[in-house]
Amino acid sequence: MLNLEGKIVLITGASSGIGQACAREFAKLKANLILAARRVDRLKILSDELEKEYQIKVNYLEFDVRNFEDVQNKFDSLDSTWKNVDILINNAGLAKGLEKVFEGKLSDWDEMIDTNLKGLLNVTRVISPTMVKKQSGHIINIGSTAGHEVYTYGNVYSATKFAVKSLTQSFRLDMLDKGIKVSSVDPGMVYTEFSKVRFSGDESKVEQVYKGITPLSPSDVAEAVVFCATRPFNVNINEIIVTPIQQASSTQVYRK
Ligand code: NDP
Ligand code: 8X3
Repeated sequence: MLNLEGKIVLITGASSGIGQACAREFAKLKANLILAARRVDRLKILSDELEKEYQIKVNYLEFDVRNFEDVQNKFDSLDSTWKNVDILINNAGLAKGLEKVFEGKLSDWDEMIDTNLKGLLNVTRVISPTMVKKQSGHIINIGSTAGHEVYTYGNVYSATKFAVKSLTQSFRLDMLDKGIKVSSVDPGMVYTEFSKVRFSGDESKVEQVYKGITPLSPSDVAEAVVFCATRPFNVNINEIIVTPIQQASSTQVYRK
């Protein structure tokens, strides 16, 4: 098992859900963290908490992954030691709406494509050159079961996660001779703010999503991410698909 003490882990979408849980799990292993998201107030609170609890160094960056210049400028503002990122967790992402294609909202499509696909590319483009230079690093993308199998109304969200799957595979080719690992962790249903965002805060719709099931917790997913990150130097975990016991596929869910 690799020792992550003192390694630098940059996590996008660290203000909530899976990203926040990843921050906690990596903090337990004494890694130093760069937390990124738009809601910087949340990052500051988490950063203070983790520094105190685990005696690690935590930095945070406020950026919108959709804006390449914003990501680049905020990253450039870091001291040189912080730029030496060892592990990048591309987690920021969202679903917006649940409509058939003939009723879909163009602004929802743009937001999902720009965040889940172009955002992941933007961040990787900014962070990966340093990894290439030092010939080591690990990129872990958070995909989804929706990137393996479509479901009714999931059209554009699924398309972005199929794209994440293809980018994970492509990055692995790009990095093959660079000493850089590339993995993806692809969860099924996880209880986070995901559905609240998808349904713009409509709590009755959020309740329906998780009715009769025990979904994954964010830490269930973060533990899989940490498993990828702590394998010995010669081992690359290509892909982990993780679902609740009551979910067999994107469409097959057993509700009690
Ligand atoms: P949350 O809504 O709880 O967290 C999403 C995170 O992404 C937030 O921290 C948010 O931060 C960040 N984010 C969203 N848009 C942007 C943006 N434009 N720029 C920067 N940060 C952004 O959801 P989850 O934790 O569930 O989602 C994390 C990942 O997991 C996503 O990629 C999602 O697709 C994936 N996933 C989720 C599943 C689930 O059932 N929950 C299942 C499978 C995959 P802020 O708003 O502060 O910027
Ligand atoms: C999130 C899981 O089933 O809502 O990626 O698409 S699902």
